[in-house]
Amino acid sequence: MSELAVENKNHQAQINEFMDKVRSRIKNQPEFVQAVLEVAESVIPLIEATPKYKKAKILERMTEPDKVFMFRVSWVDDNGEVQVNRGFRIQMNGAIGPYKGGLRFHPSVNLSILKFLAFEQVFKNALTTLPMGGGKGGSNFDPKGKSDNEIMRFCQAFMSKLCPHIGPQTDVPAGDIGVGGREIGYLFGQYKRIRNEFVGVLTGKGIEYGGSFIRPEATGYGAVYFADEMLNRKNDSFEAKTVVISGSGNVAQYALEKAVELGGKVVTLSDSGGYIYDKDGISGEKFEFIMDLKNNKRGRISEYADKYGCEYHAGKTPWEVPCDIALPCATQNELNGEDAKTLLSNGCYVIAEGANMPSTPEAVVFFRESKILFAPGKAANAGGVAVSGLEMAQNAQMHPWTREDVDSKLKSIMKSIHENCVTYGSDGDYVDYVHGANIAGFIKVADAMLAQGVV
Ligand code: NDP
Ligand code: 2IT
Repeated sequence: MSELAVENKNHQAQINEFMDKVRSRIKNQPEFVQAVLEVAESVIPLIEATPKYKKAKILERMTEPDKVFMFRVSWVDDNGEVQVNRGFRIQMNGAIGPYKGGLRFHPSVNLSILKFLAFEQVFKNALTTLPMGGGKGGSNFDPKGKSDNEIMRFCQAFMSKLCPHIGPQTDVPAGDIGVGGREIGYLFGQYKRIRNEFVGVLTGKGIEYGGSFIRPEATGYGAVYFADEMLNRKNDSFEAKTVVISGSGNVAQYALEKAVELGGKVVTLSDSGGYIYDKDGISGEKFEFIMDLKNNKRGRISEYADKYGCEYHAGKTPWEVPCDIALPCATQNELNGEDAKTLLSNGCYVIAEGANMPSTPEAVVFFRESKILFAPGKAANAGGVAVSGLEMAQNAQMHPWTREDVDSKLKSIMKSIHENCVTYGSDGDYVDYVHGANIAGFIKVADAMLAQGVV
């Protein structure tokens, strides 16, 4: 049994007691409970050994959002019909900087999903080395099949309600599932119209109006930089490796591009309809096709299989495809315990989460017990919010940096996150990146909370 497993076993009673209290305060928030439990298992042994954290009830305070806003979003569709959606913003923890985190537009959005995302964001942002607190928001609005004008009207209605609660020193939203450059543009335009201020209140902006180079690429590139750091530590690399990626949106696209650039062969992509398996690898013109299909035409991944004649597996995830490296880049709980076993039995030994919490608890336990290279989302996908932080810095100083500048800063941030995980997660030669990321993120936020008193 590893030192960590022994510590958790010794502290099981405290972990259970803490989780019972969390559960008793909320109803039906399974994703939030899942995210909290993973962190609690890492940090409760530390808290028990550190009276100042225990006395100040740091973890109890971290698991209760600073503020939650919920609001109606009414808008009119192209047929003249009134539509009603629900909007949210969770301001989870502001101890180390303004609240920062994305907006998700997806029919599945609810309080549990946004609270888990906001909770993860607190630790992730702490790891970036930049001064950003954690937040998340969004709506159960479904962008699929909507016209450009409908997207604009929805974004304007959403921002009209969100506007009083955010600001460049208060809370700075960005993109997530269903929110990309187009949506950020409409949201920014509406904020400016209402407040009469041109400020860095959102990140992921277009390059013409205050956006940063490399922000679109940052999450996917960052996840691959992180996986590369893990491999390099083992004198290994992406060269000639077979890579399986899920999703085909922002994160998946740029993870693919960077993995190919580092010498990997990416053989799968997916969307909610199923996955494509291109044994020859997806790159060059095929990659351009994906970018156009997903970002301009907003089509389905099956159209790639129609065009290039490769395999398409409807209703399935790509984890059954043999690979060396897997990069889950679609959504939460998309990779379960069975998938984890299949991946490893087919030879996979590196997993870096581009998505937030894509692996179920059973899958995470299996990866950690198998001692493969496993990077949790809060470490591996932190490149996106890190470059958002760099966008805020450029906005504040009214001076944009070059592509090369931002990319090299992103690389060095991912390197430092990796080092931090190694510092706190080493168990002999094995690095438990889950534990390392949780402890490193926790200590930074906890110490800031202690310094600021009971607020
Ligand atoms: P996009 O909206 O650009 O793409 C999402 C992709 O995931 C699409 O291919 C989508 O397929 C698929 N997907 C979404 N929901 C489901 C579902 N329930 N089942 C199966 N497939 C699904 O989002 P991003 O690429 O930005 O985000 C992907 C993940 O990365 C999310 O977990 C997000 O939280 C995380 N992330 C994003 C960051 C960013 O900067 N954008 C930063 C850090 C993490 P379909 O089109 O069919 O719905
Ligand atoms: O999950 C995430 O880190 C994001 N969606 C990006 C957040 C941000 O503020 O850039």
